[in-house]
Amino acid sequence: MKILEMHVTPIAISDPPLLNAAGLHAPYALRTIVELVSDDGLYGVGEVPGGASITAWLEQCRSHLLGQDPFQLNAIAETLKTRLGGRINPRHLALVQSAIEVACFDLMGKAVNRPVVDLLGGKTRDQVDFAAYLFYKYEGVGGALGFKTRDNAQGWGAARGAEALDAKGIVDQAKAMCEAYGFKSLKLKGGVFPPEEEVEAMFALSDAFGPDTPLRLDPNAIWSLETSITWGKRLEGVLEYYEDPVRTQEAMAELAKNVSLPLATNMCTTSFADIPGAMKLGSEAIILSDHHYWGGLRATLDLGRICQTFGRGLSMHSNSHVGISLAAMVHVGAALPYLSYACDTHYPWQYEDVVTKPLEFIDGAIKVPDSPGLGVELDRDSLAALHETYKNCGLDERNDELAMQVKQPGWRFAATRW
Ligand code: GKR
Ligand code: MG
Repeated sequence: MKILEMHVTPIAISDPPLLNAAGLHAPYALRTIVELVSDDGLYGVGEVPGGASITAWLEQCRSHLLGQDPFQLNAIAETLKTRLGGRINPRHLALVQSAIEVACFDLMGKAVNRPVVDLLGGKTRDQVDFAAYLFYKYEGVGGALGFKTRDNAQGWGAARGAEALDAKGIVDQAKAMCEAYGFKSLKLKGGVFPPEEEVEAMFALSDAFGPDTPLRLDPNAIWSLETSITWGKRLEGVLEYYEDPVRTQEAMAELAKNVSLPLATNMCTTSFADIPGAMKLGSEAIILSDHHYWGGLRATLDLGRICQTFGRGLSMHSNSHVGISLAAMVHVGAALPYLSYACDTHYPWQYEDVVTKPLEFIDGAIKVPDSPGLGVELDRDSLAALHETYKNCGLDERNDELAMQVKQPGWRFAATRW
């Protein structure tokens, strides 16, 4: 089997005005879709966080991939590392490797008529649990509708557009999202309002959903160590885990000594190069893996083994994404022998996709598909339309600070705000 064609398509999907420590989600989120076509007429797809630079790096891979056998993942990874390694930064290299590896896995699965999970060692669970990902937000659904809510939206669709800027708004959002998707764990993206308001929202969620519902708060490292200790103590017994309240492994390690709460990260330990420091310092109890940033599905299994060896928990981080990433997360999540928590996903916030039949959440989980490859098919009309949106949307990289300045002129990101 040989790779005959490689197509790299940047897309822009409508994204609601969700708030975070870095600012605001722009009306569009960027993703890049990779399609590899083989000499036997099959195709495989991969998806990564998008934008002009990652798209350009992926374009540069084409000449190194054509003619390669998609089953030879080690050779492909080595070729890309050698050819791009000296020029590309490690973060971009991991994204490139991930997009191509996932597309190769999709191709391989289709070639041997088996789901990707079987190429990763087979299922250790039939379904992967996800958490409701709650955001403070302005009113609106993003995209061409900007800050306006879609007129005919009902149920979760209406809640997705509704403003949620206080504890009650967050509880309403959580109820609507859980009713639509059946999620059983809740994560609030914090770092937006003063800590007391966000902690109040966590208490409100705990009151509304009961003490047995796992809760997480993620201020994206915008709190000082002192603030994180003060509010962390208040949240003991309330949170399942406390996600990245402070920046750096050192600060997380110090925090861990002062609060009785498991700490989780997708910010201070984000690559294999960070693992020695994490283990030496004890910066977190749980690593939030992300196959896009850690270099692919096999790398995620490697990370799982490291977490298991060192007694760290493992879960999954996400960014705004479409159905290819969701499928990849489900396959690797089902293959991981040790996945201790419900995974993050932004997927409910999106209403556009490039796959014909996205995988479905039932009772907060997605069943790993049995069909060949990732189990999703490209919707070529949607892909073309979302590519047009990319060309016309005026964005070529994510910049939440700039998006926030549209709502609050002069707003600036601060590495530590409270
Ligand atoms: O979508 O606003 C967002 C999140 O803040 C995202 O960018 C983070 O990468 O979800 C992420 C996280 O857990 O830090
Ligand atoms: Mg996080």
